[in-house]
Amino acid sequence: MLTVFSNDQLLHEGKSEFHRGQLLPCFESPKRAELILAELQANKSGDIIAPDRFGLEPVLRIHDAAYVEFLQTAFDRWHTIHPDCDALPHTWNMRGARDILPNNIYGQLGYYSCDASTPIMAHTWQAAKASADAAIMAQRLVMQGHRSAFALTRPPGHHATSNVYGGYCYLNNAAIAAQAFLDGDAKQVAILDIDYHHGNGTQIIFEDRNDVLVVSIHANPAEAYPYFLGYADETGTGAGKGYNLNLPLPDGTDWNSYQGALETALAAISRFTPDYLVVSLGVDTYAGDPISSFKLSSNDFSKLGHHLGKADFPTLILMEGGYAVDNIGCNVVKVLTGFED
Ligand code: SP5
Ligand code: ZN
Repeated sequence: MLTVFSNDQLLHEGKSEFHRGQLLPCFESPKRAELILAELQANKSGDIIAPDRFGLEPVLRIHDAAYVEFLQTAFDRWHTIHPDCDALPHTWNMRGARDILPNNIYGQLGYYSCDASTPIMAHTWQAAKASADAAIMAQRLVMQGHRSAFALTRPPGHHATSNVYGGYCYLNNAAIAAQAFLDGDAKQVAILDIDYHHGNGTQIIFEDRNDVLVVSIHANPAEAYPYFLGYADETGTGAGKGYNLNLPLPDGTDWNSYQGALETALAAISRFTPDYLVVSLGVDTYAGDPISSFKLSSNDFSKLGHHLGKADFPTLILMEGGYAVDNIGCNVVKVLTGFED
């Protein structure tokens, strides 16, 4: 399978994230992408190409202009006050308070974010934009007739909404790609999110629409990040009623129970008859993942890929999470190879 990746995506390198009362080295590191690339090359998985630069237009189909401008300028504003560290928020809105954008940089960081594990550093915008460009490039290739393509999107995207970053995500690459299909020749697009964490950003972006079916298999949010969305009773709103499907699974889920959820998800997607399928792939469902609790083995990722391929849609696969750096490359290659088998 063809892979799209830009070296600019390596430029985002957060120093630390706030994790259980401590500042720890970021789990979401450039090393993740380097190890996936190395394993793709070692397995002769297909050509790796750099994306074109697509400008802001496809990004602004999903994200608010003021949010994009904030991402482009936040670090410089922070850096004049704090030359030695990344920007992290520490104060958020509260229920009942006003939806108002303060002027102050600390206030704005809180306004535009949902957690303190997602730093903004000097090159965050450049890397996030390059990651979105990789998604758009792969989207173009699939629309032009490739049966599938892989966008090695890092930093990831599925926790970002139109105007909130968090969960290591700044621009919602899957949403941008799905919208790009619709702005091309598609009438309907399905997104299947198989990251360990619920794709809250993707759900919020599309929950009131019926042209994008969003299906997510993830850890029960009552117990796992992002906590405040991803429950089974969220089926879409307004015109989007019936076009959101959440399949939360308990701690310790292994392939035996995962496979049933995957079949349910793919059956719902087949009934929707999408023109294209976008897969938000996270390999943080792996047993060895440092921040997750599912128990998939490396071989299970081959089976997972095979199920995705058998579904037989023109498919864009893009990268979300996966933090067991020793195995991340192997697990991604198994999904892509399984897809083609
Ligand atoms: C794209 C993506 O996978 N983002 C995930 C963001 C998760 N950030 C918060 C992690 C909380 C980790 N909980 C630790 C559980 C240790 N067993
Ligand atoms: Zn995840």
